[in-house]
Amino acid sequence: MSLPKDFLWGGATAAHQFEGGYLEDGKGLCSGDVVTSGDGRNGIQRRVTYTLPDGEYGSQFVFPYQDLPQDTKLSCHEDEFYPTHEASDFYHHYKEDIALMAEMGFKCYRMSINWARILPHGDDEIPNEKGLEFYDRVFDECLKYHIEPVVTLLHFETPVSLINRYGAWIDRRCVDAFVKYCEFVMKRYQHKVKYWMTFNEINNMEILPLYAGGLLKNDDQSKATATYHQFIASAKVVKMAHEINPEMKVGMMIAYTAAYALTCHPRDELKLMKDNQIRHFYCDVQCRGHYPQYKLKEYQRNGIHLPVLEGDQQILKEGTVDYIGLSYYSSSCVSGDEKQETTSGNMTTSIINPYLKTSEWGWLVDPVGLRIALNQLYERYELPLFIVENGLGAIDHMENGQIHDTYRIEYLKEHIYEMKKAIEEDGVDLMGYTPWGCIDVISAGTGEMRKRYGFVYVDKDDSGNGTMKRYKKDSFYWYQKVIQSNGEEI
Ligand code: P53
Repeated sequence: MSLPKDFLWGGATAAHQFEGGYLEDGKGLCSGDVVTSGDGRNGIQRRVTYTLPDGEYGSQFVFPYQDLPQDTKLSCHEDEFYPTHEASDFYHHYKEDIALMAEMGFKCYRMSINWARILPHGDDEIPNEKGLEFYDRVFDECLKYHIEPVVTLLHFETPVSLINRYGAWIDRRCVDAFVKYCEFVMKRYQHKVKYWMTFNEINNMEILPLYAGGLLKNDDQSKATATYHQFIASAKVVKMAHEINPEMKVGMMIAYTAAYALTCHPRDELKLMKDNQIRHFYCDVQCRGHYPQYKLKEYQRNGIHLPVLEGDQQILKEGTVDYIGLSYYSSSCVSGDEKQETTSGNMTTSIINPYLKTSEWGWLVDPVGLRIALNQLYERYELPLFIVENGLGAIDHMENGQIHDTYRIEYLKEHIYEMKKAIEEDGVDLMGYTPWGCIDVISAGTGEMRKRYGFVYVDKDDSGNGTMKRYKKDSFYWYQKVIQSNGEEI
């Protein structure tokens, strides 16, 4: 048994974590541009910076998030360091970087378009031609090497202007703006890009409402409203894409995890059921085209109202997605007993699982969990799946231009092994695999550079110093072989 011949091996990045050039060629600010650096080791959280009505600057943690003061405008402050402004400078290194991807044998490259590069204010009447040309150059470069671009339309990059003018996704006007932006890029790139995804990790609205929805508030009503608007926007975009070009496939994207009950105590199993519902809710709506009963009941209980307009039900029904993109980094463990010791994860804090190791950032490492996750999603929705993020954030040491990242190879090898089992033994329909941060990017969670995922090292440190030179790590050559053998040699 072997993997399908057209299996999409590749790697993934996001515009604001990779491109830099944050105001270049007419780009506007996006939410990712107003977040400072943090420190994952010392628990220093990233902050979002803003200006108060009286002109004073302020800042506040992105996680845990609180409502920002009234009439706040997000803005950059000259005394702060914003790691994404330069990031890995893909904006100027794209030729070299795509050549490196081609050398590894990539069949696809998952990236995002930065909305504010196309529409600097988010809802401009006329798109910024220079921004459009940049992505033309990127896609052309990919296609030159037969690398299929896989494009996320929104990856934590809501234009700041939309946030400041009307609170972004809390307002229905954001739906119209997003659909218009998607129309511009889908019409423009329809012959270059076949695979699209609407919202990166749409379930991040739960814990990172600034990233996911450009929200200035953290209350349940605001998040339910913003999520509702993203569902409507996603559904409209799926339908529109098929009208523009029936060849185009549009997926949703979820931060997924395998979750376990700590014990067989029914109290723990019930907690697990609820925990799974929190995640599946996002897939249920986008794959089935309507809200599930458990969520409607929860809203009713908590006095939450959805901003439903006439025709919305039809929109959701007609705009179900073509596939499910997921990120998978770790599993989590839940218990109905609150007194358990926890470790940090990428979505929630999890109870420590005595059977698993953790990464340097405390994330539980669980390759078998990936097989379980794939099976859970496939059984439930019977839609093609696409692992669009997976990987190990770790500190790399360079000696004489070499990086011996055996720990990363080990992590990826074990995950690929389980992924193959899911395909070959369990019959999961998997489109491809794009490990996260294939060339080092800025960490979304901490803003650090030293939390690296790449096969290619970018010479830059947490304070922004470095030559930006690219170096191939040991994992580069390893992954090249994996792709060459279509996963036979891992
Ligand atoms: P980093 C939080 C929660 C879930 C997923 O994460 C997250 C985050 C941000 O940490 O991010 C996803 O960089 C995301 C990427 C991100 C990647 O996971 O914190 O889609 O933008 O970089 C890894 O190690």
